[in-house]
Amino acid sequence: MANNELIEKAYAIAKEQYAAIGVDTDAVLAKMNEVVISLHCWQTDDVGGFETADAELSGGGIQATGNYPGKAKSIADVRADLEKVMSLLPGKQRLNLHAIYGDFQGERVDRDQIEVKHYQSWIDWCKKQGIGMDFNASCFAHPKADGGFTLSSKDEEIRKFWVEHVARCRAISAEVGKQLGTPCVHNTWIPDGSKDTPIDRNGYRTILKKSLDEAMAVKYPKEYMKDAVESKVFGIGLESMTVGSNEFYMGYAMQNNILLCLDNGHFHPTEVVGDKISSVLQYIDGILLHVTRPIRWDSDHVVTLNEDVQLIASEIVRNNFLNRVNIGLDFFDASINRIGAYVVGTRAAQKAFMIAMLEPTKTLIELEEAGKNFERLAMLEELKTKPFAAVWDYYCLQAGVPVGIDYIAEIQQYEKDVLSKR
Ligand code: RNT
Ligand code: ZN
Repeated sequence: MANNELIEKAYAIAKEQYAAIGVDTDAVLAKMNEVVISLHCWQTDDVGGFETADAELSGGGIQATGNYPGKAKSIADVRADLEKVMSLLPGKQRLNLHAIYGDFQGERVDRDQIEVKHYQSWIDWCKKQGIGMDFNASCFAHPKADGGFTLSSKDEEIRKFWVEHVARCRAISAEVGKQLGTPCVHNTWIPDGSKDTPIDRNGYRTILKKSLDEAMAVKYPKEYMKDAVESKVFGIGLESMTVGSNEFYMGYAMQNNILLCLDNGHFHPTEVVGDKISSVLQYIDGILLHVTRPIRWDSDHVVTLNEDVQLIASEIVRNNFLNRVNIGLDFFDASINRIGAYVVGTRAAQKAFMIAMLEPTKTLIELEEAGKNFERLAMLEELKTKPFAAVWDYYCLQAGVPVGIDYIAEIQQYEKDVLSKR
């Protein structure tokens, strides 16, 4: 078990070291409260949802791999798991729910039939937890998505079905935000695309634009809900074209001033999302992030503290963009303890933000503007080995959550007591 006195001592020393370079660690601890991460419900059960008893992720080129025991089998399981996760995380979180996780009470409710009542118990749960809630249309894992096209389908019946689904999800989101008193971000991602070289790229994109216009025809107050659209470069089985490409949605978001969702697994491997933030925020009010870890492709590995995530966090903090950025996570690893996946991944994202805040940005900009590029490089290198961990540990201690590796034992215990019995 971590030794509190040691943690406090280490923090005091770290505080002095950071003060020497002009960084106020107490202010950083306070500012960390502004980093609110939306916990994606779908890591609990490998994106299955509860439309049917044995629902499984299929279609759309997203894949959860692995069959580690203990996956959530009911809404009660998901809630218990998320409560456990939140008890192991410092700071505040939100819930990010997919439509397929509705509380359908054994009834078969198709996606074009969902209503607020199917999500009321989730809203109530969030209220009880004192957290906000975000929402997502589920345009995959459905017979009407099997043809490879949903909102961009040339089959009018299929297209209308998905337009209705998204429209309903937006209405539900508005009600969520109204009841919880914090805007609900509604994200639209569709898998639509083509395995082999298509001819009518333009035709599908024209249809998608029309469908989005129809699904978003009803406008809701921004205090209740905000729309986001998420692009992708390719999906498994959809390698040659994605209808909702980056250019497509960037244009759509800018034209309609809605949020652009940037998922850092959805770009070519050498592109970095951190570099995109200050570009798109010149033109739109805000963005949604899907923080993830792509390994060779959009593999949705658990987030770790890597350079990719660090640049995202640094760009947000350096430019005071926290109030314009909604932070969501998007990973689903079925090969390890799923609670552990959440805690490691969320803590990694939080750490990236804290490291970003522990930077003497003003000094670095001064060096940059003076053309002192060796000095800038040296400072950046030195910052990497400053006693960040002492500040992080103290943050966890203050928040009353396990410090350092102590959460591992707690998760092992939960696995023994709860997960292994499922
Ligand atoms: C898929 C997108 C999308 C999904 C979730 C489940 O490639 O990233 O965000 O992962 O909506
Ligand atoms: Zn995503």
